[in-house]
Amino acid sequence: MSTDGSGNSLDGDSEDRLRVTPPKTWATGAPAVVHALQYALGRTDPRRTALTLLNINQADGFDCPGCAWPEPAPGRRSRNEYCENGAKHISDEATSRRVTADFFREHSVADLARRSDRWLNQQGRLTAPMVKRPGATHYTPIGWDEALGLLAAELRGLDSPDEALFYTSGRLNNEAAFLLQLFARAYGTNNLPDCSNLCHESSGAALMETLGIGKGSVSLDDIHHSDLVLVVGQNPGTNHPRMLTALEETKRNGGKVIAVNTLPEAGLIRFKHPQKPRGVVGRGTAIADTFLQIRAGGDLALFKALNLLLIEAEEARPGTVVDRGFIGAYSAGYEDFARQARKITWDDIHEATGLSREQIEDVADTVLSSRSVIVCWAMGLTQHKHAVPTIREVVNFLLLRGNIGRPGAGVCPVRGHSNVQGDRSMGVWEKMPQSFLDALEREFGFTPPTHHGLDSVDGIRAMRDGAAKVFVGVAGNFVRATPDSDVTEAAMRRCRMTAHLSTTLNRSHTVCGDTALILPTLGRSDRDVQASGEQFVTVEDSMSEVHASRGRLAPASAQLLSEVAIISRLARRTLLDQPAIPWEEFEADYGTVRDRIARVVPGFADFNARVAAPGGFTLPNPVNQKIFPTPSGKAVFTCNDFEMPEVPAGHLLLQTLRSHDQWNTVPYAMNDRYRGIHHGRRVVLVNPADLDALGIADRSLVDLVGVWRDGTERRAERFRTVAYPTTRGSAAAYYPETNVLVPLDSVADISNTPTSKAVLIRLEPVAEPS
Ligand SMILES: Nc1nc2c(c(=O)[nH]1)N[C@H]1C(S)=C(S)[C@@H](COP(=O)(O)OP(=O)(O)OC[C@H]3O[C@@H](n4cnc5c(=O)[nH]c(N)nc54)[C@H](O)[C@@H]3O)O[C@H]1N2
Ligand SMILES: Nc1nc2c(c(=O)[nH]1)N[C@H]1C(S)=C(S)[C@@H](COP(=O)(O)OP(=O)(O)OC[C@H]3O[C@@H](n4cnc5c(=O)[nH]c(N)nc54)[C@H](O)[C@@H]3O)O[C@H]1N2
Ligand SMILES: [Mo]
Repeated sequence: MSTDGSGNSLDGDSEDRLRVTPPKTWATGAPAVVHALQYALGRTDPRRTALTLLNINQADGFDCPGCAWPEPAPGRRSRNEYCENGAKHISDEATSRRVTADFFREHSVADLARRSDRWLNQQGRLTAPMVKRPGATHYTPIGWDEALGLLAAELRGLDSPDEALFYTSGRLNNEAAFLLQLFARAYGTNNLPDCSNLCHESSGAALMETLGIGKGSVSLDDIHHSDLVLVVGQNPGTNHPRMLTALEETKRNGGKVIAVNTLPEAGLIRFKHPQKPRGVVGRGTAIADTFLQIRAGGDLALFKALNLLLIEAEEARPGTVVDRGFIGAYSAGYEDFARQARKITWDDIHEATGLSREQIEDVADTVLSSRSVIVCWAMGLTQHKHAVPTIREVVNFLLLRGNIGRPGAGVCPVRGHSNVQGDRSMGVWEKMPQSFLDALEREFGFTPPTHHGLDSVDGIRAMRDGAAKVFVGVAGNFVRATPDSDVTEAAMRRCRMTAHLSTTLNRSHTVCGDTALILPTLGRSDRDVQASGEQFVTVEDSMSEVHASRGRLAPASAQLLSEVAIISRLARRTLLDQPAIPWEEFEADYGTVRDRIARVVPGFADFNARVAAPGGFTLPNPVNQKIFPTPSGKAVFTCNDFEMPEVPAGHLLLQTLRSHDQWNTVPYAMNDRYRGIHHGRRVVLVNPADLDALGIADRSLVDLVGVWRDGTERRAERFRTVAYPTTRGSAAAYYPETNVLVPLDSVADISNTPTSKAVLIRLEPVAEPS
């Protein structure tokens, strides 16, 4: 049995001041701007606030380190091209608060480990490299040379390079990501776990198999001009607010939007544009024409049902529904798929989705009257056991009517971190294809290892079992992002060395190997000057647009190094027998890194010249020329067996999700405004009828007890129930507090992504404090 180790005890975060108001029915608008400015001004002074906010997402400014939603073309950008959450996010980086050596003298590692995620983050920017030596209770200052020397010595001393793990989060820019994977492979391992493993890996796996490329195929323009956009398992009002601007345009152009979600999320209902007069004073735009409130994990059945209806409509009116021309010329597997599609029963569909046949037939009718269809999705699809088959079924749905590779149509996995897609393009993946490894070999003259590396879940298992001994985290917060918190923390503590390149303090710094290093780095908004002058970095957004990002702010401390510099210096100290890679040149001039990227990574030819254009360039997506780089050269229809989560009586299926006031593992405040939750995060949202059936009152104190097939139980203590209009049987609570409940072995088939949206729990009442 386990509990959430994040403490929450010393700083008042656990105080039960919870207030609940009815969920909101619209998102953004004027209050969002007020909230953003309040937060920004609380973190830094007005001048720095203005400098920061005016440079976000401008062609000559820096990329918002928030989400990966693309910006409109430079001429069409708003002067304020950011959202409330991006603004909060960037103010967090631009904060005037500093974590100094004195701070670490005052707070032992044990003390820090008792603090909440929010408190740790609020201490401000890290300013100097720190070390926790074996047996020590505190971090103490260390010089860069000694710090990187210690890490290099540890890496050189391992029996095998595969005993090291190099984790990254999608915060990392392209140049640093390319150098990180180059370093890891030249050192001898493909152990490059990343946050994608926890995020859109299921999308990548499904799209790679069916379309031959693991990325989305649509542009902003496609969204604007689509007849129908389905938004499935995604909460754009909170997590991709600028997407609402795009959906508003879809609506204004006469397109329709259908939302499929377990929760009636505010942003899906109505949107008020914060930067347009009609958004500030008007009623805003209704977003979803139809809202399907589906059971958790029911989307595979929903798309199978839609596909069945389309096939039946084709039989009734041959030649009018299914795009025979497209299917014949560009796809394989249609006959098998169509045969299997008929096997599902409406009883099963109803059981899995909770939706009526009429509701689904209505959607099918809308699909039939739409010439172009896009499906957007995020974690509500990817973090389920059957996530990959679900997304493959989405592809079947689009292929059926030729909705791939033409304007206004296609697949749109909406990425999370601002450069998570770019990191993959750069080779941060534990199983890059041989063609990429060959290109590295040609360019740098060493032979990269060919056996696959460890992903995030397998990396934890390796540390737990003593097979991995050095953990290097480049951005991110590994112990809070990953499942089974207690298992993961124990695994990290077994390491000989843990090292983190970070901008701000987080819990991963408090879960130390024998030796632990904090290596503080420049953020996206900081000015980056190297030997050859001022540098910029590049990123790739969710729609494959690559552009420059130039920091403008004075760095938080003179001691900060850029990620490129830290990785280059570490590589020089580690790879003593490989002098051929010019790490010093890379550090001095990032343009020389881009020259190498241009020769190694497909689509990046002439990188330096093309990225100099305002707004950058778009990577080619062969799918849009109806070229499918699968083994058969065709888009592939797949047969996906019906599957749904099993929930025994007395249990609920818990999804772990984001509040409006957090960025992944970092809560900024204790509120979730759109859902009406204020001053508290330890809440579990449950359908009132489920509460009744369980005999548990609204606002009761309960433990969430995770139940796993091997009989083990996991416990997250002291949550308040909140009666909420979620689908029956599906509860919701915030991550990362609930990660303790997600068993390490509970992963999606094929992608190995933790099933963060499907955790079997029961509620155990706890005596109220008297
Ligand atoms: N402000 C802010 N922005 C962010 C982030 C952040 O933390 N804060 N994180 C970034 C990252 S890394 C990512 S990956 C994205 C995440 O973006 P989202 O995927 O939108 O994030 P989640 O909060 O996990 O929300 C999942 C959504 O899926 C729904 N859902 C859950 N289960 C199911 C299901 O079985 N079926 C259906 N149809 N729906 C379901 C939930 O109700 C919820 O609306 O956001 C990015 N942007
Ligand atoms: N239960 C549950 N677990 C989940 C999810 C879920 O929905 N439910 N979602 C998963 C998803 S989609 C994702 S993407 C992961 C997120 O996992 P991560 O990406 O690992 O987590 P973040 O919270 O985004 O990382 C925040 C930290 O990044 C560091 N940082 C910020 N900016 C920079 C920078 O510019 N450079 C460097 N070097 N460091 C920086 C800061 O120190 C900060 O503390 O979590 C996953 N975990
Ligand atoms: Mo993510």
